Amino acid sequence: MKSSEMKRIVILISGRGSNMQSLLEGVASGVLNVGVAAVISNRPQAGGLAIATAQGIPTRVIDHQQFVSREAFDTALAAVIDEFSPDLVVLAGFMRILSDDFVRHFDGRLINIHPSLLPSFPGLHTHRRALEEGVKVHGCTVHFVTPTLDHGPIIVQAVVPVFDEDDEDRLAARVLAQEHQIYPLAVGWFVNNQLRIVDGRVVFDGAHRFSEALISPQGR
Ligand code: NHR
Ligand code: GAR
Repeated sequence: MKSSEMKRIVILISGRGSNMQSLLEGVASGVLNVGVAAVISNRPQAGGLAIATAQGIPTRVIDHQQFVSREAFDTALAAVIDEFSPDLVVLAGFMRILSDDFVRHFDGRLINIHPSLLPSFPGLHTHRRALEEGVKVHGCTVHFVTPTLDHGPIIVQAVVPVFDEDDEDRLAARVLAQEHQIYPLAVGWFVNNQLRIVDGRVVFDGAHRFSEALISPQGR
C-alpha cells in the first residue's frame, strides 16, 4: 500500500511503553500496516519515549503537571495530537482520565487497553482487586473510549487463569503478555475497517470465532 493511503496512528503513553512496543513490533514485522505518526507522553520520565525515539518515531511530552486544570491539559493534548492528523488515537498505559470534550473530539477513533475483563474492575489496581475477589479468570480488554471511564464498546478481550499461588506481579505479567497479543490485532482490525459500532456494541466484518471454552480451574 502506498504510504499516502496508509492509516496513521498516534500512541499516548505514561510509562514503560511495552504495549506501545508491541504495536511498533507489529509495524516493523509488517503484520500491522499503519504509520506511527507520533508517541506522546504526559510524563517526561516515561521509559517508552526512549524506545520510540530509538525507532525514529517523533515524540512529544505534554506534562499534565504544567497545567492549571484537567481541561487545559486536555485542550493542549488534543491540539498536539491534531497536528499529526491521526486516523486513530491509541491509549497504551496512558494514566490520565480524559474529559468529555476530549473524548467527543476523537469520537470513534480513540481506543484503550485495560488490564481486566471489563465491565469487571474498571479503574486502577485491577490485578490486586481481582485477587481480592478470588476470580478464577482475569484478563484484558481493548475498547473504544467514551466519557464513562472504562465503559466504551468492547473490541476484543483475552482471558487468563488465576492461580492460587499468584501475587499481583505474577498475575500482571500473565495479563500483560496477552495485552501484547490483542492490541496489535485490534489496531489492525480498526485500520482495515473491519470494526463497526452498532447500537453501542462492536461488530466485526469477517468471522473471528473460537469454539473452545476456557474453564479455570480445570480440576481432574
Ligand atoms: N478517559 C475517559 N474519558 N474514558 C476512558 O475510558 C478512559 C479515559 C482515560 C484513560 C485508561 C484507563 C484504564 O485503562 C483510560 C480510559 C487512568 C485512570 C485514573 O484514575 C483510570 C483509568 C484509566 C486511566 N487516573 C488518575 C487520574 O486522576 C491518575 C492516576 C495516575 O496518574 O497514576 O486521572 O485503566
Ligand atoms: C498495562 O498493563 C496497561 O493495560 C495498563 O498499564 C500497563 C501499562 O504498561 N493500563 C492502565 O492501567 C491504564 N489505567 P505499558 O506502559 O508497558 O504498556
